[in-house]
Amino acid sequence: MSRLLKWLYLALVLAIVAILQIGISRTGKVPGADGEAGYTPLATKIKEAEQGMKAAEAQMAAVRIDPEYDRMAAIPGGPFFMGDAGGGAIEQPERTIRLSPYRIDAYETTFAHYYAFVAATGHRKPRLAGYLAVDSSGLPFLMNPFNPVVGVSWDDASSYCLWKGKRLPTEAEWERAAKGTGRRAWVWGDEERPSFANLVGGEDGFKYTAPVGAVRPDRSPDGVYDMTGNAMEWVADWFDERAYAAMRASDPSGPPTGKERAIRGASWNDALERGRTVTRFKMRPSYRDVTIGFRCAASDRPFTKDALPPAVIPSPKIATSIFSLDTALDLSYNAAVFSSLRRLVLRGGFSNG
Ligand SMILES: [Ca+2]
Repeated sequence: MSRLLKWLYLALVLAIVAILQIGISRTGKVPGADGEAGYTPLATKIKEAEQGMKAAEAQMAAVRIDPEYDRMAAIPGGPFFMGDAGGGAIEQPERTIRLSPYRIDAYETTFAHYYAFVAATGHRKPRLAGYLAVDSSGLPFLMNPFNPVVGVSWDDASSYCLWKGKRLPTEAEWERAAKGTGRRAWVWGDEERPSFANLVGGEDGFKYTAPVGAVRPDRSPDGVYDMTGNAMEWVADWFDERAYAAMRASDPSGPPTGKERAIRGASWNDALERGRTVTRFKMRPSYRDVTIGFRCAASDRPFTKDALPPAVIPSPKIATSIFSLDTALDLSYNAAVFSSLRRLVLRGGFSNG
């Protein structure tokens, strides 16, 4: 290439960059000190969205909940394959896990259910406004009384289940209810069918969440709906990447402690790959999002204090160490050292029956 050609090429590139810059600065909405037209602060947007939600909330109190939405699927006791030998690292190893008989909600908990709980107990409402994934005009669609409730924390979900005389399902119970006793990538089998669940994209006909059970093919072998998509679901367990290797072989209830709770299934905002029967996700228990909901489970045995696994109670000294280490983990970029220290403290300080 001659020197002239090189200079011409450089000039062309600079010209394109300059044109793009000018274009962006002319069309971009950067708020000025006096507030440019068309710019609405986030706080105002949230306020507007919350006002728009009032009508949807009024609807909740008026609806009658069909008993079908409270139906639970009975899962017989016995072994099943937990994990996936060919899956990701946190989905391995595949193990044979045995569960006692239990029941699990055939549908995700709906807004109508949750608002009945709010009305009866004064519990806080779901947090919905102000998320990037949903604009204000989408909130009334999200808040259909029979769509899954979202915008609830792990504690909110757990409180609701206890109020209903139920509890959150364990990771093992959730996975068994999704895949049955065989091996299958999705609740319907191994074929990649994006239209078979309410996931991201328009194939299923829903932009946000759908009424629970509306996408009929998203049905597990035991008749449990929306285990692939619609809302992601909080489950009871603390999350640990190595939980599948460490858990006990019968009725496992997860690690004794942790920082994050496990979440199962994909949402209306996820791709099909995220909705596999073994897909595991985690989130801080206090987190609330428009993609995360839940369903409840119950044991066939009467739910008494004595039936619970032995309590895991740290000594005050250990609890203080864990608290300090958690604080350090929050602050530190190099968390590996604190994580291994934390494990050491836990190994010495906790008993798990
Ligand atoms: Ca779901």
